[in-house]
Amino acid sequence: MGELNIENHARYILSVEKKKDSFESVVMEHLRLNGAYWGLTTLDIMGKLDAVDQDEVVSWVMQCQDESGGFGGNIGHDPHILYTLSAIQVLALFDKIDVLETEKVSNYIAGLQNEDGSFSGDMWGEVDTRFSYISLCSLALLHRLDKINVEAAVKYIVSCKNLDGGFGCTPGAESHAGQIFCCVGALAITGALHHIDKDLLGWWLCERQVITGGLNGRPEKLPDVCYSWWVLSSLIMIDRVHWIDKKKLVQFILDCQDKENGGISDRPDDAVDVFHTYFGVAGLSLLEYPGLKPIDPAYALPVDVVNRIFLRR
Ligand code: GRG
Repeated sequence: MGELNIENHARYILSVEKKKDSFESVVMEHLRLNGAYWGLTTLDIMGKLDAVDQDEVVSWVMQCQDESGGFGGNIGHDPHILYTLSAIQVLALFDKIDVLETEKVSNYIAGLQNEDGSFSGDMWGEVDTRFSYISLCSLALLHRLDKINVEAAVKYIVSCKNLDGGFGCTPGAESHAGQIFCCVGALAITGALHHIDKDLLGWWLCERQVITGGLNGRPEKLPDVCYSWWVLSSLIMIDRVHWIDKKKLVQFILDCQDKENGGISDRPDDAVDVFHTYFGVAGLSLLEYPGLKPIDPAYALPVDVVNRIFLRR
């Protein structure tokens, strides 16, 4: 079995940030804050966060904040809850959450909760269980869950549960591994995992493993390295991770590496990007691959970062 090429992956991530006019940088322009979270968390899990100028990053993150309290994907962009969580997570990596005006950020998030407990992503109103997870995760990291109606938030998530044990983006929507991560993560954060039929959901999730060892996001779809995060973290949270072949999944992720130039792709021999590099390395961390820091399956941050936030109180 090949090995994880930590040095090359770290060099690749740092190079994407420097080459501002490269294809990858340009297409990520509108979601640079998400990209910063993916890249920096990968570096931290690999023990390479020191290679980054943290003051520069923190100052840039704060420039992405809008007067509403929410964050945009880049400086001057409209705020959205998707980037607000990434901002909090990046600051958490550097132990800098205290630079935030907690009241302002948590008011922005709380203002997006709807009457039925669901959350909109921004002022335009799209509703999705991704936004429920993001709100609960963000407010938990800020110790401000008291700002919202948690009971209604949980009730809405449970209303998105399907007969196959999975969850979709709204009530009645098809089960999808990405949404399952969001719903299971949100229920884990709020101490409400008892709403899940663990055997039924565990069965659906472990059936996502295909013959090559990789995982797909729903039946009949191709495997993709990112599901090593969405599926595996969910299986861990419901205590059914032993239902998949871990060794074959490790092999699949390692086969998706660009061994020469660094980075990880969705499937072997495809082009690499920061998103798949993060979810590949994070998946390997969940699989306890040697030399990587453990990552928390609900908060999607290194365990030491999560402990620093919750044990300090
Ligand atoms: C902090 C880790 C973290 C997440 C924040 C944004 C978010 C919360 C979660 C996104 C969950 C999600 C929906 C992931 C799926 C991403 C993906 C690969 C979508 C592609 O879906 P399809 O249907 O692809 O186009 P398939 O794989 O089904 O062909």
